[in-house]
Amino acid sequence: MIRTIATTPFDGQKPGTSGLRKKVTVFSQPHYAENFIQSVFDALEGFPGQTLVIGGDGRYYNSEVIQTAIRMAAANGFGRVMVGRGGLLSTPAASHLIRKYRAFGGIILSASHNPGGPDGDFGIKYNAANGGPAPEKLTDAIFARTRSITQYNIIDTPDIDLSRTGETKAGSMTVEVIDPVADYAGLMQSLFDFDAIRDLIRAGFTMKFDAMGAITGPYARRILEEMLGFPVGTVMNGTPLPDFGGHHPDPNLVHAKELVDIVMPPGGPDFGAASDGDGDRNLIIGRGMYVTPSDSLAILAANATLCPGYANGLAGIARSMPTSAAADRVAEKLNIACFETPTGWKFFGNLLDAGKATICGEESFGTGSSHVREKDGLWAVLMWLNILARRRQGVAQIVTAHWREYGRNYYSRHDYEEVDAGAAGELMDALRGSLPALIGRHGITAADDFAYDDPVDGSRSTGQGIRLMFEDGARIVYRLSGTGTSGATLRVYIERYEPDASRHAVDTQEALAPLIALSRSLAQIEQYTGRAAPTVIT
Ligand code: G16
Repeated sequence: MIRTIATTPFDGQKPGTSGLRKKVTVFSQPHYAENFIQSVFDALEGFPGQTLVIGGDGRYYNSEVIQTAIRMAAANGFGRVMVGRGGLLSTPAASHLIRKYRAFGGIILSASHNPGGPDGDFGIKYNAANGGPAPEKLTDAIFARTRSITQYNIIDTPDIDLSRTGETKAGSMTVEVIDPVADYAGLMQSLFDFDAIRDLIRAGFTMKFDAMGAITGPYARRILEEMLGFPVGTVMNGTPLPDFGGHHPDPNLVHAKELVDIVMPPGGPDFGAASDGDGDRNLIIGRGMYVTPSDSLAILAANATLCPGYANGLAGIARSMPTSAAADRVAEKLNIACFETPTGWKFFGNLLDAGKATICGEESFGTGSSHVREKDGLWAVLMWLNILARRRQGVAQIVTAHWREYGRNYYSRHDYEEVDAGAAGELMDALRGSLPALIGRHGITAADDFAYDDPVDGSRSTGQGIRLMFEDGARIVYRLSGTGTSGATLRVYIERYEPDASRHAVDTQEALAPLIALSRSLAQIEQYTGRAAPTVIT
């Protein structure tokens, strides 16, 4: 029944910022997914008889690879897999299941916010027993295995019916098909004041949630509409579709335009939110007010004790290096630690496991806490709702009051997408080479290539982004994306602190204009990439 299939390595199966992401056309080559899954298993030890959680965001090719992953888990000796009905699980829900049921780990099929469909992207990532993305040590071992693999194990069995909850067998392994939403919804109920949110709704509060045709539809419908009582229709684009209904499920102002156009104008709902392909990202907007992810992290941290799950306060706050320093000011005031990590949620895992940080966030629309080991889109939305319900103020009021108290970190990210990978590498090399000479010019007081020493396990990660620090606290950061699937994406992060409340109402791009111009000229972006302007500004 177990078949051992001979195979040869594929080039380029190196996990990026979050797992292996490639075009569907690459993933659907014979043996491609199998090689990677076997390499994951080969890099692990001690799992025979243990439980593996499997689920995906429902994108094109999800249903094929789910079956493959189940067959291979059985052939490699897992005792049980827990799989979401329909093969569906959001990334944070998978993280929660791994933790709650003490699974050995989990396989999540997703390319997150990248587009789906036959010409879109697919991805596979492995999460460890703490529910978090595999640490670098493990992803390095997986990659090494992909380069030497000669065979994989798989059982011969018809497709497992994933349409109904209940138990069945694949070979000698038990397959438990579960409701993908129930455990997660229970966790949210334990963290937030649902009664206060219900009162807010009864008082006439309105919202729109855009699931962007992706995984959060069923979660948002259950929690927002069925449990909290928002009217049916509050959740838009709520059915997960293989091509996300043509949406690019990246919850930012560009791709969530449909939502932005509904919420921003006068007369729109009080609150708007969106999540991405696999449910770990969030976009927060109020009428006339876009909340940057960096500000959102700071505001959630500052108001956390209004939520039952965080009533005892926070142990610390962690943010990725390119995320603005708004959260640092909150940590300072609360007299708690603030950690600066490289980009990638995996770097928060040790801090959360060690109890050093409670809330974490990234500029890339990710916020989360110690409740799971992934960022969590709906968690952020519910935390905002809890805070709105307790403060009884609008989003814009809360944000401007926060700026008055802490000062405002004007912040923007400029992406130059799908540029030539060679040119992008040369740009970064040249910039790195020019660093020592830049210090002392243009008000730059320090410049480096960010390196991180993990305070828990002592591991060191280098080459995590070039930072230019200015005398007035402003920063420009350059790094190449680790999640793209074609060419390279150059990300430029620009930040300036403004303590004076009378200057808080300036348009962000205008407030940052001199720094933006400098970011382009210093790195010679147009000369290297041929691009005079970014493709996406958030
Ligand atoms: C992934 C990681 C995040 C990271 C983001 C941006 O997000 O999980 O921690 O911040 O990529 O990566 P990059 O700037 O390298 O493209 P997701 O939502 O794609 O899983």
